[in-house]
Amino acid sequence: MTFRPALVALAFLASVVTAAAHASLERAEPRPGSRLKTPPTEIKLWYTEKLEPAFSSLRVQTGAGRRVDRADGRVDDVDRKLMRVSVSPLTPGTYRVVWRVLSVDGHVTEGEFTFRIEPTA
Ligand SMILES: [Cu+2]
Repeated sequence: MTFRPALVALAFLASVVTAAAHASLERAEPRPGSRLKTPPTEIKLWYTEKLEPAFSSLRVQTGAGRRVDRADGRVDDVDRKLMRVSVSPLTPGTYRVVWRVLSVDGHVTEGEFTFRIEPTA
């Protein structure tokens, strides 16, 4: 095997390893896209990598953009892969969870999802 293909393989491997180290959303409570009968009091997001608390944010808002979280979004003290935020009492409707995190590998990832509170009959 000549030198060049080995270099290419190495570069490819390095890019795979680096990409895998980004913090991706692993799961959340409530689950993305879920429909709930009981409004949650807290939103929790688990990531694949540990997070830098100072540069990670989480907010929850109505479809119209009004914030309903208590502005206490934070990385958990014990589990640095967990972000949590408490919310004020939620009425029926669709809510957007918007997050932006800095992984300990120095990369920023961001995303959002919605969940819905169903009206009680
Ligand atoms: Cu990364």
